[in-house]
Amino acid sequence: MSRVAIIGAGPSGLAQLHAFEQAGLAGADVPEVVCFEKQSDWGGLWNYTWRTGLDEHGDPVHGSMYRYLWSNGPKECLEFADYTFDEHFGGPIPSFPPREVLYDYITGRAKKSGVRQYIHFDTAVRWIAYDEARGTFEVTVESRADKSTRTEEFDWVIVGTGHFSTPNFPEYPGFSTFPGRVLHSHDFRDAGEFAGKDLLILGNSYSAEDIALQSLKYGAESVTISYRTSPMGFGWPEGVSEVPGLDRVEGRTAYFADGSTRDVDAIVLCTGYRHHFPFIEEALRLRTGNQLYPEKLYKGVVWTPNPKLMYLAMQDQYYTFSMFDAQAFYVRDVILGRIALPEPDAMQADIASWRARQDTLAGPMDDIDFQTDYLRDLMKPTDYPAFDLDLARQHFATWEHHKEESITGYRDRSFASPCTGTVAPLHHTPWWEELDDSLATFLGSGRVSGDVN
Ligand code: FAD
Ligand code: NA7
Repeated sequence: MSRVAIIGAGPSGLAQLHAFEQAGLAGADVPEVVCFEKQSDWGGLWNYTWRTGLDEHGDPVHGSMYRYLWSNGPKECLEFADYTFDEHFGGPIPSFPPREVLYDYITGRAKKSGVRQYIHFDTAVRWIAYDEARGTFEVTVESRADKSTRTEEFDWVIVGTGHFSTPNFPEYPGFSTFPGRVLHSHDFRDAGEFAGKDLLILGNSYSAEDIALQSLKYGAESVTISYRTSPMGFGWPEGVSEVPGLDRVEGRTAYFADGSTRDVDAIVLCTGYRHHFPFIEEALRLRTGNQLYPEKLYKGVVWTPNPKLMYLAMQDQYYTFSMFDAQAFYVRDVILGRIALPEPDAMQADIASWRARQDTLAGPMDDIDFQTDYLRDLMKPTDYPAFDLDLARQHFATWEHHKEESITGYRDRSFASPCTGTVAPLHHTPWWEELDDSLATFLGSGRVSGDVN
């Protein structure tokens, strides 16, 4: 029997385990599947940790999520087609849940499909190499509790280790003498830390936008966002402003490209992340920036130089959980022999045509259409349940529009499920006024999660 290694039990690794489990339940002859997860529990980034820097075993902390993180897109755009929000929570819930609620949802499906039995927790993959002679991978893992290592042989390897954990950490003149904290968004945890402070944020993407807003929400005196290329341009609430690129810091004074200055108490670098796979030998290692169609990945998942190696969720992400599912079902069907991969030249031509289109994308709506078409293409050959992808695409367009209308109010909107048609109710408290992000408060008093233990 062939053996499959899945690295990581975050949303994408769990999607892969689920996909194999579904095939097994339907009677398919499924290979032996082993998942290695370096943390002590599943959920990946959604498994919140207070830790920063190094973890309890001396490895870099994986978690980049912070307290008070609420979904930044409508949940209807990430819904599992085969495990709906209605099924999990036993009824409709609002469109923008906080982190704990989405964690409950992801892990709820994993519990239902019983995949925990395949996961080796506290087990870090330290090295993956390909043995040409044997035609198999050697995967060296470390059991972090007792530091013992072992090497196992696998026919297929699926990497689902995420790409939002290793910070891109630029330096500007004056950082080393700045009297306050300089941190990356990877290490941001509790916005309350900046209450009463003047904050400088670098970046113009999701982290910059969200950390700026929630810092103000939890009491920051002011937030200045410095962009390198272009401003986000939202109608910011009083207290938030955007300025051009940072030139330098002298003492606590920040100097910007337009000659303006601000005195600040702390600096948060929302400057993105790096794809980082120190545990994969060079010939197998994906090298890419945060983009919609990375090089060398056929259908966004198959590593063309060695198509027995797969990468999940390595794209810049509008779609998330539903895209990981589509990828996982595709990868599973390649491994089960249900999908035959074309010759290397044909794979390369297919990648090239997607990447040529990627070069023409002119903004978020083009990006969304691109990723929607990618999902459609990926889902065609598998039995992943169909859902209304056109509606999901429309939701993203509406969501972008809502953000333009009100950056503090876009989470107070409701969407219809592309899987069930259920229309989400509005949350009982406007997001801007809701300081409690617990599952109990979100679901309303007396309501409990529909978790199916
Ligand atoms: P991850 O969630 O990163 O999980 C990877 C897993 O691999 C981890 O459990 C890790 O411990 C494990 N691992 C890593 N290296 C090894 C190793 N060597 N050996 C063994 N195990 C290993 N998405 C949304 O849909 N909505 C949001 O609101 C949203 N907010 C976000 C906010 C932040 C701050 C960030 C950083 C991301 C956000 N995302 C959001 C996107 C996020 O990328 C996905 O939702 C999702 O977590 C990706 O899943 P993944 O399994 O690919 O990666
Ligand atoms: P992103 O979306 O990859 O964005 C990275 C940002 O970092 C982007 O705005 C870049 O601006 C900016 N950047 C990079 N280097 C610099 C320097 N040197 N100075 C100023 N700005 C810089 O990462 P995020 O963390 O926002 O989002 C990642 C995920 O987390 C996402 O999926 C969300 O759901 C949550 P540029 O345009 O290149 O000038």
